[in-house]
Amino acid sequence: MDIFNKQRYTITSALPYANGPLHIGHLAGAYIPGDIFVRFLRLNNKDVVYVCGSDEHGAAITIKAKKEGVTPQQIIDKYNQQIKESFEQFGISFNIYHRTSEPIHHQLSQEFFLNLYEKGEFVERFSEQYYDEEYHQFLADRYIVGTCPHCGNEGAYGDQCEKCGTSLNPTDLINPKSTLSGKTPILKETKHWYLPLDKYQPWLEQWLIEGKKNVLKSNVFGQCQSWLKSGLQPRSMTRDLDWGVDVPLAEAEGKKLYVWLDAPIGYISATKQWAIDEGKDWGLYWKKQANAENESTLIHFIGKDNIVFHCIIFPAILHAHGDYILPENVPANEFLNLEGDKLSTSRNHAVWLHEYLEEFPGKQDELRYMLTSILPETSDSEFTWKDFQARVNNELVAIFGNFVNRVMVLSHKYFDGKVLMGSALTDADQAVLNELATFPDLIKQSLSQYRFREALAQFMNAARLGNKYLADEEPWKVFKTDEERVKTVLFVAGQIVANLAVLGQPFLPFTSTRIFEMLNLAQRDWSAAGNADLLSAGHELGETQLLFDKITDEQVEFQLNKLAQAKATNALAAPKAPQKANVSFDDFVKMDIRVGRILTAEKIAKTKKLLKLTIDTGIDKRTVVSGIAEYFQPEEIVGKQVSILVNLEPREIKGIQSQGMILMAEDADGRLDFVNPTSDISVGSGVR
Ligand code: B3M
Ligand code: ZN
Repeated sequence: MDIFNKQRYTITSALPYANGPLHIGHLAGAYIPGDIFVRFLRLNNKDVVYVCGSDEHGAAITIKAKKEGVTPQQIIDKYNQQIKESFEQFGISFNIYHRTSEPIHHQLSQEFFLNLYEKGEFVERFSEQYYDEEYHQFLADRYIVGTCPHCGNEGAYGDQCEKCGTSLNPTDLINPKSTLSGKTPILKETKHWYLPLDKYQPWLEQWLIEGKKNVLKSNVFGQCQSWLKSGLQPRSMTRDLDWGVDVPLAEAEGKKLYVWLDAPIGYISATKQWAIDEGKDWGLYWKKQANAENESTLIHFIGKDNIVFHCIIFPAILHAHGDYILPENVPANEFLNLEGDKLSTSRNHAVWLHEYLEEFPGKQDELRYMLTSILPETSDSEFTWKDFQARVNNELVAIFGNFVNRVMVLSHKYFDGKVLMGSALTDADQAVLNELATFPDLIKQSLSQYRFREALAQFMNAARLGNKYLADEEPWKVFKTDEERVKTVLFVAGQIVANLAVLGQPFLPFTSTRIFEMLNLAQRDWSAAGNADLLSAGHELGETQLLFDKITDEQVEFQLNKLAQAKATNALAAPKAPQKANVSFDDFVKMDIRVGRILTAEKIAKTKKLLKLTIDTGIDKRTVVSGIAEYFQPEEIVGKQVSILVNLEPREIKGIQSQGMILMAEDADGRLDFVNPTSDISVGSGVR
């Protein structure tokens, strides 16, 4: 299906938890792609509603409130306001930014629950759930941490392991601990209402696996496939919590709806509110229609940690309800990293949008450009400040901005800002205009496949075309001898500028608006793109404005320092493990630790963490398997001296006999480094 053939679209971007400010990872995950897509649809005069809002329920909110010592209401009010402003400032063009704490949302969520309840869709179960005896509270989802049974991550939550992405139930966790008291919880009986995902499995296999094999992006499809392969389990849609939407049943007093039941319904309630405000019919955007042609096309923009909820759980809910359309696509992005490390709110390793806006006022499009260039569309990607500087200076300033500026300045200098047609178009002019006409379709093609990076690159190619045209024609030289020719060159160049204003609208909306202003031209829709007559002869241009300026080395330094400071503060604040029980000197000297040297290192196939090392211990050369592959490349550690415990019982790991253990230092984030001599001491030396 050609995604742009439809008339009506319902586009959503994930509802951010109102428990903290937004950073660049949020923008790159769900909002920049959603906004580009929506702007493109609107430029093509489609009937679009783009909805979002704050997710104000769930343990994400209550845990934050507890941490800050305020009420959940204070938390959501504070962050909802801040988040909403950041989105506005960056031009994320929602039709409505709503809140799940609004009564209209509570009501619709309860209606959904009752609809499924009355149809007998839920399975009622008494089960033993974890309970914190000190806090007299059941422990849902994020209130409980433990070791992930799939990947061994020790910080997995009761509902999901963020390391491997697996969705979990609290009782799956190994060695569970309450996040309230830090103690091991007890099991206590409680009643809950489960969505029988196992029952919908055959339908999901049909709809998702067979139906969307060639529709979903491969990173999304792969995740769905592996969930279905491992077999879906019933999932509780209610929780023992005191914050959220009340379960609308008398016998469920004190229970709330599961946040992942109510949050996606937030897309619908937001649309409802928008329809009330605008005098529209919300059902057109969400409900099945008698004539399927009239149905809206639903697309969810999200980050990869939300795939299971948007591809499996929410569709199952919509399917069970029966009146609603299902998503056409869920173009989820992977994660964005920052300066070689995961973005992290708790470690303050982030570029916060509200801080960026203060430090780079008026440079929203620069960040939009940067993030679009590096969107983690198919795999994780990386933001660095050096790269930001390079892209702004070498691309936006040197190519795009420079081209537009030269056309404006020369037109004012030679012809008083008038667009004039001089001598007839040459073959070279015609070739450039022909090429210009190809860009709208190239961009559309890329966008239709959710390839935003590629679409932006096409846009920049159009700017390059203009830049090269001016460099080739050199109107500043020709003017002395052939004024008529210069009129034509600037006429052609002016058409390219006008096209850049049209084509740039989805990506760089603020810049496009300014170019339209400079050109003294009304904004034009996509049908204008590719045309060579956007500026007519005799048209008067407006004043020249500078579009972009350079990012300085000082600005980059400042940002890098800020990140380094956060890291230092964080290291000081990190909780240190308490001292272990004493050991005797005799016990200590039983350990034979020596200085060794790494002779060879290679990755062990099908593992993420393991390297196979050969170590010269001074007494022999032996094989050691070491879990350091995530931090060290084999080639960079060969030749390094290490400390090795040589008399550790040999162990078989992945079929390899490991004879000893390399000593490593590990910080609170799990980062590893070698414990090695600072000078080259002879191999085999004892360590005591
Ligand atoms: N608030 C989770 C998140 O921010 C969640 C998204 C809801 S989308 C319906 O990752
Ligand atoms: Zn895991």
